Parts: sequence; structure tokens; C-alpha cells
Amino acid sequence: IGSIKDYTLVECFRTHEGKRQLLLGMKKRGFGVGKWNGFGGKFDAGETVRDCALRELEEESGLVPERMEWRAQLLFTFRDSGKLMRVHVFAAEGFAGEPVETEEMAPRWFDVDAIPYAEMWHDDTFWLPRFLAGERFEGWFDYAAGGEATNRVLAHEVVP
Ligand code: 6U4
Ligand code: NA
Ligand code: NA
Repeated sequence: IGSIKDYTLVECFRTHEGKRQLLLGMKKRGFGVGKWNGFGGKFDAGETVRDCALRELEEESGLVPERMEWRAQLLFTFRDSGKLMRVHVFAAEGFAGEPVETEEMAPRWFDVDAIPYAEMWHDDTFWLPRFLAGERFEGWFDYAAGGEATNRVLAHEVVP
């Protein structure tokens, strides 16, 4: 078993013309490139989970939320590398302006009934519907060898 690396992930919501929407970013570089993803990343030294989430969201989208709450913790295992990732997931809401495209992400709002699951991490299909329903939970996702390229979860568990 390798060492655990911590990451944050922020899912941003708004109500637009009467419809509930989720902000996703098309990742332009690094881990998850070519997939629609929430915003987040690795911790700076000494940073709290919440500070990391807010900093990464602003760096990658230009957005600062009025409200943000912790909602989920996800653990990822990867069969080939033995790498362990722990992702702290927040729900954020209340934005003054529109998100901007950055070096890392091209943002787009999606209606919550039209999430592009086929172009996302496979694990999202298992937990994002519960997240959209407002649940809090912990999840474990065991990725097949080839992790990013194969994008196949072989086993998973999601518990309240
Ligand atoms: P750089 O490129 O150094 O600025 P940084 O933004 O610090 O990177 P990054 O983007 O590599 O970190 O972090 C990975 C991001 O992807 C985090 O927000 C967590 C998220 N993430 C990782 N695995 C995921 C998965 N299987 N499903 C998912 N989001 C995942 O939905
Ligand atoms: Na990132
Ligand atoms: Na980043």
C-alpha cells in the first residue's frame, strides 16, 4: 500500500432560469485531462481542507462562493500503481460573476438532469446522483489497471 495523497473537489451549484445547474470544468492538463470534473487540487503546506478547496476553486474558475459545505469523502485505489487518493468534496453556492476559463479548466454549467457522465470519471456515476440529492456520504472506488485511460471502477462502496 502506497501513501495517501489528499485532494479537494468543489461542486458548484446555481439556479438559472428556474433550473438547477452544476458547474463542471473540462480539464485541460494533468490528472483527469479530457474529462469534465469539479474544481480542486492538492494541498499547500499548512493549509486547511476548506482553505485548499476555496483557493483551488478561485484559481481554476475565478469564483468565490458565498456558501460552501463539506459533503463527502472519497477514497480511490488504483490496482496498478498502489496509489491511494483521498478526495474531500464540498458543495458551493452563491456566485457573483461567471466562471472564467483558466490554464487548467474550461467551465460550463450543466442542468442537473443532463450531466455528461460518459465524459467524466467512472466513479462519478456512482456518487454524483447522491450528491445532487443533497446526501452526505463516504465512498470507496477501486480503479482497474490503467486508471485514467481505462476509466473503469471494478468495485465500489458508498455509505452514509
Ligand atoms: P496542478 O496541475 O499541480 O495545479 P492541482 O490542481 O493541485 O494540480 P489536480 O488537478 O491534479 O491538482 O487534482 C486532481 C483533482 O481531480 C482534484 O480536484 C480531485 C479530482 N479528482 C481526482 N480523482 C478523481 C476522481 N476519480 N473522480 C473525480 N474527481 C477526481 O470526480
Ligand atoms: Na486541479
Ligand atoms: Na489547481
